[in-house]
Amino acid sequence: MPEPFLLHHYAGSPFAEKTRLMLGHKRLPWVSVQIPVVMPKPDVVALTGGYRRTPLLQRGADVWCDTALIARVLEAEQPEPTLYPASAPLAPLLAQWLDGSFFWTVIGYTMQPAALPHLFAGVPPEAMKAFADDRRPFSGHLPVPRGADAAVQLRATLQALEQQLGHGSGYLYGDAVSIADFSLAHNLWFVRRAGPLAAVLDAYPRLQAWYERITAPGHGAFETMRSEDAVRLAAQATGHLPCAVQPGLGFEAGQPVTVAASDYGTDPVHGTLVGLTADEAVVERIDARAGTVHVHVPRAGFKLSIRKQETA
Ligand SMILES: N[C@@H](CCC(=O)N[C@@H](CS)C(=O)NCC(=O)O)C(=O)O
Repeated sequence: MPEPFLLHHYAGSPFAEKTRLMLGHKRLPWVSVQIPVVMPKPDVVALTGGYRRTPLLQRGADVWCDTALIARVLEAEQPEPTLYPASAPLAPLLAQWLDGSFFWTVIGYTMQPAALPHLFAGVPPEAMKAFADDRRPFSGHLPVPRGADAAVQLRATLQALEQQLGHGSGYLYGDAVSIADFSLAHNLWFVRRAGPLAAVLDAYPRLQAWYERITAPGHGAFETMRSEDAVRLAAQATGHLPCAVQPGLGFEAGQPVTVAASDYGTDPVHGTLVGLTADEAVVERIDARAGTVHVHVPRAGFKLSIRKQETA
């Protein structure tokens, strides 16, 4: 039996909720590692070398960034029930849109004064300020719709999804669950936490019934671990998942590279290229605490570049 995956996350993160639901759907046991909501995140950065977005998946000294890639890793570990039914080839593309453009509409809609006491229940004012200060350089440059723009754009998408559910037998692509369902679920999960603003969902009964269905399996069985212990686990690992740089993709094994998300939270990860396919890049880096770590990022939405070596 392979070791269970470690999920580095915090309770209020929508993308962590997407992953928790996928783990529950696939009935994979997992280990919950709580990480901070804002920087500094020394244990996260020890593992990734810079990437600080939430969540991360870890097994030994392999670390996966971004839920689009994490979903593929969970699928490889436990193929049934699949997240990628052959009948829904466009599901990953819809998922990408729901995780990107739609997510930011949801953020624009929910981050309003009426919702904040609900989204941040029990959070003291100084922590609220720290959150705002942290997220400004992280994602403040994104064109997030606000106020009436956000509300009208949110409703237009909810209406289209409501109609889509009227054509199938329960899920976005008919009777088979797909990755698109999970990319929608975490967005609605966040809207549902927005106090009075959650009432926007009342007009969409099929979506509400769908939400109950997709979240019914819950998060599955998990244990907990402290993040410093997860770093120690990486340092003690004796190897990595095999990987290789496929030819014809513009890079060679052993090149010094930098990878970074291209949209927001673009903190770079420097290291040596050890794996590359059309779907993922794997960068090897040596960390004083975590040892030799393989950081996996998806190709979509990430920039991979050769790092110029400094000359003496
Ligand atoms: N495309 C990324 C998006 C991840 C993301 O934006 N996560 C948010 C939390 S839901 C985040 O990183 N916020 C800042 C932080 O946690 O430091 C994914 O699918 O994992």
